[in-house]
Amino acid sequence: MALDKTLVTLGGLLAIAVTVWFFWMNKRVGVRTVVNSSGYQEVMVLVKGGYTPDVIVLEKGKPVRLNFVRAESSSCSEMVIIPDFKKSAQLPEGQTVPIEFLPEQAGEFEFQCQMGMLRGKLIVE
Ligand SMILES: [Cu+2]
Repeated sequence: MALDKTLVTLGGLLAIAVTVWFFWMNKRVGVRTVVNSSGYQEVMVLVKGGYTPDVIVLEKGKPVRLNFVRAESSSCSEMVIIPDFKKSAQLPEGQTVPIEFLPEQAGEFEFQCQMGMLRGKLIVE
């Protein structure tokens, strides 16, 4: 009886640990881009109830191309804005919309919908 309870408690703690790791550690790390043949750091961002991935790690000094694909008709996500790079774009449903810029400084920069409800982060290293 006592052993059963201990096992259940340990199982519960393990499940919490895994959940914390998955949602917190994973998020902090973010997604790294792949440098394509023309030297761009390119990444696809799915726009559907949010941005996936929502944390993107970039290398300083190399041009970036974020390809936004909006897979919903909710008006909330019809525009994406990257204020620090003075970029914005309309995102017609189902189309791939590239946004290009050059990250010249390290730091963390946000991108968001026009209302600031959907948010993502660019980490330049
Ligand atoms: Cu919005």
